This record gives sequence, C-alpha cells and structure tokens, in this order.
Amino acid sequence: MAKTKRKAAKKKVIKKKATKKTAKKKVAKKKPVKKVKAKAKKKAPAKKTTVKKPSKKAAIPTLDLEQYEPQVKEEAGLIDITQGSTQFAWIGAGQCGGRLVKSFYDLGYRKVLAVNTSHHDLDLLEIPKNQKFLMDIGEMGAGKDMARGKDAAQKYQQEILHTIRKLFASGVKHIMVCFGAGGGTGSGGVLELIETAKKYARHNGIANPDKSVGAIMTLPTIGEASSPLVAKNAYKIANDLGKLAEAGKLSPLIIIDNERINKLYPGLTVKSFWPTINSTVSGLFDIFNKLSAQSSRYTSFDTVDYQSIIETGGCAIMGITKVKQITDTYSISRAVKNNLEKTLLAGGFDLSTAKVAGCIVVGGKKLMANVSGLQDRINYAFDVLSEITGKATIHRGVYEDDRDSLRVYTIIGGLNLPEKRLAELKG
Ligand SMILES: Nc1nc2c(ncn2[C@@H]2O[C@H](COP(=O)(O)OP(=O)(O)OP(=O)(O)O)[C@@H](O)[C@H]2O)c(=O)[nH]1
Ligand SMILES: [Mg+2]
Repeated sequence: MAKTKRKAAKKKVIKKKATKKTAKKKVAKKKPVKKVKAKAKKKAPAKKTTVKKPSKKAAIPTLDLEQYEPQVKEEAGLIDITQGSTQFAWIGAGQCGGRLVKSFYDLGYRKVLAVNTSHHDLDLLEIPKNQKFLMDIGEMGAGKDMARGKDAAQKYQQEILHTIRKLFASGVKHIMVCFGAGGGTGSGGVLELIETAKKYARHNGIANPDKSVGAIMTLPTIGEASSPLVAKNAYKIANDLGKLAEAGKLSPLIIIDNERINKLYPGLTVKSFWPTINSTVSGLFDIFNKLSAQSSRYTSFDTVDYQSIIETGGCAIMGITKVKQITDTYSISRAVKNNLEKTLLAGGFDLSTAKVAGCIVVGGKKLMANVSGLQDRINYAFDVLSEITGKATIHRGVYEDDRDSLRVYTIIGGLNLPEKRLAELKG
C-alpha cells in the first residue's frame, strides 16, 4: 500500500516538474471528475510537502529522499534518443549553425540550442520552440556584420547560459558550437558562445572545459567568398578559432568545406543542397561516437580512444570509404588515404602535425571469416596511417557486422590549421 502511494506521489512529482505551468493547468482540467475530487484533495497536501520540503519534519527521512531521485532525473533536461559513447550538447549560431544542430537533433541528439539574431531563420527551423533563442537586436539578422553578431552574443550571454543550463542540465561530456564562417551572427558570436559553453561546462563539473568544448565551422564556397566581406569574415574567424584550437583551448575544431561538397555532390537541387551537406556532416560525426560505444571481439576502438582524439585540441578530420576490391593487397590502405583526401571536410592539412588518430575497419561476418590475407591488409593500412601521421598515436579498431562489405573509418585529431585552404579565402 505504502509503495503504491509513493509510486503515485513520484509520478506526480515528475509531472509537476516537467512543466510547472502546464501541470497546474492539467490539474485544473481534471477537476470536472467530481467523484475523484475528494481523493485528489487528500493527496494534494502530501505532494506539496514533498516538493517544497516545508515544516513536516517527521516525513523527511524517508519520503523526501525517495522523491528526490525522480527530480534529479527530471533535471537531466532533454534526453537523447541516441546512444553514443559520449554525451554531446550542441549550440548552433546563425542560420548555418541552426541547421547543423537540427541535423544532429534529427539523429537523436536532443540537447541542442539554436541562437540567432533573426527570428525568421529560427521560425524556419524545425526543432522545439524552447530550443530556439532569439538574440533580439532589433534587426533581422546581423547582415554579415561580425561586430553585430558579437554584440548580440555578449548582450544575451547570461540568458543563453541560463537557457542551456536548463535545457542541457547534467550528464553532458562535450559541447560543440556550430556556425558558418562568413556571416555576421555565427562568425561574430561564436567566440562568446564558446566561452558561454565553457562556463556551462565548468558549472557542470567538467574538469577541463578547454578540452570539452569544440566547434564545427563551415567554410564558404568559392562563389560566396567572391564577396570580399564574406571572405574577410571567414578568414578572420577561421584564424581566431584555429589559434584557439592549436593552443588547446578549443577541442576539436572541425572544418567543413562547403566548396568541396559542392564538387563532391554535383547537381544537387536547391532544396536538397544544405540538408544533404548537413546530414552528411552529422552522420559522419555520429558514426565515431557510435562505434566507440561498441565493443568488438577483434579489436575495440573504445570510449577512451575516441575521447582522447576529440580532447586533444587542434583540428580534427574524419572520413569513411567503402573498400571495393577486398582481394587487392593495397585496397584497404588506399581507402585510408582516400579518407584523408576526399572528405567533405576541409583539405590542405599537414597530416604530420596530427597528435592522435583512430582507424577502424568494419567488415561483414562472412568476409572476416573467409577472406584469407585480410588481417595482413588491415595491418598494412594501420601502418600506412601511422606513417602518414608521423608521431601520432593510432587507436585501432576491427569490427564485424551483418553487411557484406568492408568499410574503413578514420578520425584524426590535433592537426594544425589548413593554412593553404585559408589562404585561398584571403584571395
Ligand atoms: N554546411 C552548411 N553551410 C551553410 C548552411 N547555411 C549557410 N551556410 C554557410 O554559412 C555561411 C554563413 O551564413 P549564415 O549562417 O546564414 O550567416 P549568419 O551567421 O546567420 O549571419 P548573418 O546572416 O549575417 O546574420 C554561408 O556563407 C554558407 O557558406 C548550411 O545549412 N549548411
Ligand atoms: Mg543569417
């Protein structure tokens, strides 16, 4: 009896916590069921005493402690519906940033917040309303003026911090700030937002926020960068963030090269252009988080391996290639090279500056059991990556699944800025 009573009380606390205002409304709406009214009234005082912890001291030792638990759960804020090794939270600034975090949201990463100076952009974004934050500066956007973006993020810094504390709550291990270099809101506001994310991290007990806050930045296409203001903005913020990352104060910096994608996916429709790019970016990112959550009967690329890469500072790149001719001696090592050259991420990195890397080979069960010499080829591919990356520590992974193909995944961290690519922006 006492148990069921407690359970009922717990449920009520959860409901009440979820949305205080709506909970009140719901209680009010339930009133028409008159027969239950008397009972509900009886229970109500008990609920009040447990939530507010008032004077009823005698009830505290058991009841309050038990009911404290569900409240903690509730304070975990938004709950992801995806299971990776690392709990991420996402802040998207400007239109690009907002759309990038939406693509993570669509994958099940629910701890996202989009901030913008334009409510039009926010209105178009299909994520819950309470996960959009308007930095109202009285204009529709920052009009590619980085100073406006910076002022906006400074002005609303406290409110944004408050919002992410409430939304993200606890349990977050890594925060990524996403934006497009070239515009005003994202490029101007990103440094401030990184600081805000670090404050949140510190408050949340993350020991070293410098290692736990990273950024995803897109570079403008050549067409866009033919506008001197866009090119100047992009060059400036890419350098600022690059320096921060190289100094280990931002980890990792992931650079998406929209120009490369433009070339990799020719003929996309206007409608599918950004969504295709964004879902490819989020999908690629997600794979490493998921892989590192799984164990392998061969060689596991585990959580610690993954986190050592994303926490090492500098820039990070990722790539996937499906190996076409498995019987070819060099096919897997070629796939590794391909990952480094033909990714949608920016090129021009000096791979010898890498600090830590991961290389994971995933093959179908049948291939793993039947293809002779496959182990040698896999080992050779690991060696090739080791050579290319100089002194980088390589974390290996060999997994099997139910598909009938072989894929190679690489992630490399601690890289210096791709100076050559950035120089192109300078013109
Ligand atoms: N990958 C990707 N890049 C985008 C997307 N949208 C915009 N970009 C890039 O981001 C750059 C900056 O554009 P916005 O995000 O619109 O700029 P903003 O931060 O909103 O700044 P203002 O509009 O000036 O206030 C553009 O030049 C594009 O190269 C997107 O959905 N995905
Ligand atoms: Mg905009």
